[in-house]
Amino acid sequence: MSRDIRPSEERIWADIEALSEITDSALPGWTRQALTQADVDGRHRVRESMQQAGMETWIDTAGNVIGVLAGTAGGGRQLMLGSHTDTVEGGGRFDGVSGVVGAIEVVRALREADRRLRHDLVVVDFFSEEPNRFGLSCVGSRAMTGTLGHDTLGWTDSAGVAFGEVLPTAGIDPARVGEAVWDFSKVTAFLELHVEQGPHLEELGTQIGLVETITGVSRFRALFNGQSDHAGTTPMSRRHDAGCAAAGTVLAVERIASGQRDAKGTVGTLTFTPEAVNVVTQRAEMRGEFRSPDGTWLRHAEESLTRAAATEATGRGVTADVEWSTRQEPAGLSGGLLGTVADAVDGLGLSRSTLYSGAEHDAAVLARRVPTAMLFVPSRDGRSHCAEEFTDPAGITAGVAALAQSVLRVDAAEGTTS
Ligand code: HGY
Ligand code: MN
Ligand code: MN
Repeated sequence: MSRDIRPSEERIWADIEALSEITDSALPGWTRQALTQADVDGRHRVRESMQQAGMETWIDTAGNVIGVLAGTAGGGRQLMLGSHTDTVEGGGRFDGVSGVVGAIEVVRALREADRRLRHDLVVVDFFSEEPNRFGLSCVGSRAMTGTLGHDTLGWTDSAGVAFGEVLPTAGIDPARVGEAVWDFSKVTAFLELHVEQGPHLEELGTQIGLVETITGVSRFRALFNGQSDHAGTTPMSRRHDAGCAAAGTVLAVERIASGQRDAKGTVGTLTFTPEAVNVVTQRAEMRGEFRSPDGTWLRHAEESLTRAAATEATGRGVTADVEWSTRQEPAGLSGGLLGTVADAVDGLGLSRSTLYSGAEHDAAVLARRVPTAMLFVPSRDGRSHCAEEFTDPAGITAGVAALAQSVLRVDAAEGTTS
C-alpha cells in the first residue's frame, strides 16, 4: 500500500550541509570550481548520496554523475532530473546544489512511500555548468545532448592551456567525451529545481517560480596585440597600447547592452601583459558575455562588439581578435509540461508565478532535446554567486515536494504508478 510522498527537510538540509563542507578553503564563500579537487570531491559525495538512496550510479565519459532508480516498465521510458554542484569562485551553497540534492530526495521519498514509477528515474549532477576558466559552461549537459562545439577541447585559458589538456585532472579522458551522448528518444521529460538567484519570488511572496524562458548567452574572448614600449619616453602619439584598446572595448560592452531592454553585458576578466606600470601594454585579453531573451539581438550584439573592438584597435595601430566560446540560444520551456508542473504546485496548495531566468542553466541545453521544465524557489534578497546566497530549508523542501508531484504526474500521464 503506497503512502503520500513526504520529502524530508532534515535529509535535504543534511545533504546541503555535507556538500558545504567541501570547498576550496583558500577562497571566500563556497568554491568548487570545475576541474579542481574540491569539485571532484563534491561530486563523489553526490554519488555516495545516490548510492545510499538505492540508485545504480556511474560517472560518464564527460564527468556527469548519473544515478538511476529503475522503474516498473523495465528499461523503458525515462524521466530525468538534475542540476549541478560546481560553483563560481566565492559562490554560495544553494546554486545548483538545491536541484541535485532535491532530485535525490525525490528518489528517497518515493522509496520511503513505496511508490514505484513506471519510468526509470535518472538523476544527473552535470559537469562544469558554471563558465570555467576557458569560458565554457554547461559542458556536461552539452556532452550528453551532443551539442558541444567541435572546437571545445581546443579552447585555451589565459595562460594558453587547452581545455582538453586539463580534463584528465578531473578524471576525464578528452578522447572519450563524445561517448557521453544520451539517447533522449527514451526520455519523456527533464525537470530542474533551482534557486531563483534573483529577487522576484521574494518580492511577489510566492513559493514556486515556473520558468517560461531561460536567457540566451554569448560569451567571448577578445585578444588585443600592440607594442610594449617605455612608459616614460614613448610619446602618446607613438604608442600601440593594447590595454587602452581593451579598455575602450570594455566600455563598448556596457554601451551595447545598456541600449536594450532585458539585455546584460559583462566583462569579467581583463589581463594585461606585461603587468608593469612603466611599460605600455603589449597584449590584453578580456573575457565577457552578453545575455538576452532575444536571440536576434544577441547576434546583433556580437557584431557590434566585434566592430567596436576593431575600431578601438585600429585607431591605435593594435590588432584585435574576437572569438565566441558560447552561443546559447534563449530557451522557451515546454508549454505542456509547464502546465503539468503548475497542476502539481496547485495540488500542493503552494503559491506560484511564472518568470524569466536571467541565469543560464543546464535546462536550456536539455530543452533542445527533450520537453523541459524548470522550478525556482526564492533566493533571500535575490542574492547569488556570493557567500550571502541563501534559501531557507522549508522553501527548498516545498520546491522538492513540487518536483516530486510533477514527477508523479508525468509518470502517470505515460503509464500508471504502482
Ligand atoms: O552564469 C549563470 O547564469 C549560471 O549561474 N551558471
Ligand atoms: Mn551559477
Ligand atoms: Mn546554477
